[in-house]
Amino acid sequence: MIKELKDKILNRKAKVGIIGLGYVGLPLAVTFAKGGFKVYGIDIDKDRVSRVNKGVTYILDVPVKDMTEVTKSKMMVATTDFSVIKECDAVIICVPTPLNKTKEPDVSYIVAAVENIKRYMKRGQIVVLESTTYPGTTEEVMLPVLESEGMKEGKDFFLAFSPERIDPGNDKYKTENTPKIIGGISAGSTELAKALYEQVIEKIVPVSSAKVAEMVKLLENTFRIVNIGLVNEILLMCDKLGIDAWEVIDAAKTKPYGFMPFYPGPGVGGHCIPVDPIYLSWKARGHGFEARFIDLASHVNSQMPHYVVDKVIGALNSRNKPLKGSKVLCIGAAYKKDVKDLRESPALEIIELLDKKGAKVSYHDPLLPYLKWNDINLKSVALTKDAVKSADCVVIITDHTGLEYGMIAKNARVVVDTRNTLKGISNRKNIVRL
Ligand code: SAJ
Repeated sequence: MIKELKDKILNRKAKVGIIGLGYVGLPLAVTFAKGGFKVYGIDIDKDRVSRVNKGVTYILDVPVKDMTEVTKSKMMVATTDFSVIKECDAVIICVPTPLNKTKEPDVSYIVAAVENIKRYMKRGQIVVLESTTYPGTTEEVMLPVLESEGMKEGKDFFLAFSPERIDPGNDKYKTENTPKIIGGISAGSTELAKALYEQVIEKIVPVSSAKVAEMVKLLENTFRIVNIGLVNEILLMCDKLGIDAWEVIDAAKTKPYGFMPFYPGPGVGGHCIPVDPIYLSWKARGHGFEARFIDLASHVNSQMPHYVVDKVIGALNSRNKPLKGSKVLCIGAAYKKDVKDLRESPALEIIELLDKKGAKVSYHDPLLPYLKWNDINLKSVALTKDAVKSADCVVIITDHTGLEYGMIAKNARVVVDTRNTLKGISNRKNIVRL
């Protein structure tokens, strides 16, 4: 069985099904299709499916030319029909793993995907989970479902975990040149998953189990949330001590070893960094272990939107302006620069806090024309000199590349800069840095 599937993979006859055509699944589907594999992209969103089949990309990191190439050649077709799984030799799951209302892991999308696979699976397939999740999900949640009809993992089908490593907006590291971790339930699964991915990805890193692979990803993202939390706390300390934290970080990063710069900000967005480590702390708690670094970092990071609003209030007060009734123009709403993704964006909380305190809030984001969130319903305004001049306070929340920051610094009555975007022009009295 292993040899049969491996041969299909090596001569690129293997058909690849990808469940979930989001910021992970679509680039992966295009990568496999460009690599010569027939790809079935499966998504529950009809609109997404029809856009893919028309060669329209909705992910900034997937260029139009790639989409056109793989859809024109029919190497990649998208569908809402899970029965195409019957045609596939490999099925890769790239669905969301959010938190539910009580801030606990919600693996319902994984369960739905694996139930659909069970309905249509055939002997000899390999199933790979890419969605970031707690250690044990592949073995404890997916394996029982796939074996429930009597097939045996490692003999009749194969199952592995391979975490996605996508950095939206990163021009240097794409799917194909980012090393890929692979961990199978059985050794045969690791071997087959390695054979599959190494057809289209330059470096494969096999590990001894699916659990290890799941934990690798969580260490990566926990490393980030804890270090971002640390540097946000350093900022708060420096504020009390009257020290410029940004200067401190720039100087510290001259250390050629043993230091990696992270930067303070308005909060931590995206649906990975603020979410994934909570999957780990939840699992650890279930085993009687309190992951205090994660919980503390999450707490510090969640305070940052409030800290930004306090800075806005301070900036207005020093100009004898109450926040209530003041016009505040927010620059950037996406969770980080040069992406058009609002998920968990701190900008949403900042705008909501300002609005609730009576400010007249507007925003400009070249990548996000509308903001609809809770009671917020705003349209992005043009970033003109008048818009800047007429605001009582401008807040730079997301430092998208290419905006007219010089014009803002020159014309704003006061600007709160949460990303040190104006560091080159910090000699002006109207600039307040976090
Ligand atoms: N942030 C800071 N200070 C920093 C770095 C980030 O405040 O020094 C904020 C960002 O503004 C953003 C959030 O944290 O709101 C997350 O930033 P991020 O750069 O980690 O971006 P993501 O979530 O899009 O992508 C990350 C990947 N990023 C990097 O490795 C640089 C990577 O960790 C994962 O591949 C990806 O999450 C994922 O899907 O898990």
